[in-house]
Amino acid sequence: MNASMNLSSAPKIRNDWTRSEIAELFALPFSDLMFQAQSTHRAFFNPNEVQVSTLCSIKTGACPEDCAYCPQSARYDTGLEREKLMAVEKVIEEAKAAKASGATRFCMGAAWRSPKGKDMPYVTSMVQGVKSLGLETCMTLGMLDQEQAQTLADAGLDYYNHNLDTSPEFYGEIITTRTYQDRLTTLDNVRSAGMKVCCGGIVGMGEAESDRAGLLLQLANMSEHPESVPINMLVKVEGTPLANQVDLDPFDFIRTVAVARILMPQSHVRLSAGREQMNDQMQALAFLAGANSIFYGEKLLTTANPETNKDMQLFQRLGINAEGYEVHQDEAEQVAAITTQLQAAQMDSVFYNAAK
Ligand code: SAM
Ligand code: DTB
Ligand code: SF4
Repeated sequence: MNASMNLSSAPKIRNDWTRSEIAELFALPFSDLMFQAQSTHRAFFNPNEVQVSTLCSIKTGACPEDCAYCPQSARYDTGLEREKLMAVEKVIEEAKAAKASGATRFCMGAAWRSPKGKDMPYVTSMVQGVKSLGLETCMTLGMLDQEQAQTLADAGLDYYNHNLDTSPEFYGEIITTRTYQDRLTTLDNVRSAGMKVCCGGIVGMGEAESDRAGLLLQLANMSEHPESVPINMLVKVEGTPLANQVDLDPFDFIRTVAVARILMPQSHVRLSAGREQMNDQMQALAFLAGANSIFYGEKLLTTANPETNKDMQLFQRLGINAEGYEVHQDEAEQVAAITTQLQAAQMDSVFYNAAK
């Protein structure tokens, strides 16, 4: 929170949302929903700041789970090469590079059902090493029991990401190898170990609007809202069961972000996977709907994310600053120069196309 928030009109933090209240929000005319989301956003956050996290896949591919969206499941032939757990030093090198490029949080993901005992010393060393660089740390390693959660918390892990992915009703269409309750139990273990929770889902998997509402109902009625709520747009990967899923109407994606913002006013809502497939205008609408966090860096875990130059340019064009990151004068000048060059190139191509 900061000077620009307005506490006198701040909405209450609630954990007793009803299905029909959420359905009513989804049914609002787009402009009315955006106005409410933006008003809520401004009561708690500086609307011109976006938190920046960088992802690193510390263990890629060959996952035993069957999540229908996931390129890393061993059950689907997606052409992905499996990799062993990365060396701790290599992870720390990547974290240094992420910090240098402006990220304030480093998120380490592993394609595991859950971590094995032999993995824990490595992942705890990663947490300690990354934290010592002055970065916030986040991990997503699959299911955790209480002891594993406590070990990670004791190592200094700030956030644990574990998504509910969709509504309890639609969940069985997407994953059969772990239950919704398994996910809730991991989230409880993370919370009781004292870590911050990063929990959200994926849209565009063929779910109904009531399923997007059902996911948000679960998140918003947790006894404490997740501090971070990633809203992923399905990245359709060849070889997965969802490769040919029809596109979600972009406005329905924006509506989901806006309703998440209204239900969980103090959480960072992350415009997560799928930005590479979105144009600048759609991303700007997502920020206007209350998204205030992104993954930054040219790769998510295994799929593409926008180039960092392109993101810097977008931030510059929208007047957005990276939360908690001070841009030095020479860097600001560099960004401005890149922006001018890219804009000139775009104008050239507009004129070229118009002249053809
Ligand atoms: N294996 C761990 C687990 O699932 O708990 C952690 C890594 S997993 C890749 C983290 C999250 O990435 C998933 O819960 C899902 O929400 C998201 N994800 C995976 N593949 C995706 C895709 N193709 N499109 C959008 N989001 C995706
Ligand atoms: C989350 O909600 N999205 C991130 C992160 N948490 C780990 C992962 C997105 C993965 C997209 C597909 C891929 O790159 O493999
Ligand atoms: Fe495995 Fe996680 Fe992918 Fe599911 S989402 S297949 S658990 S890596």
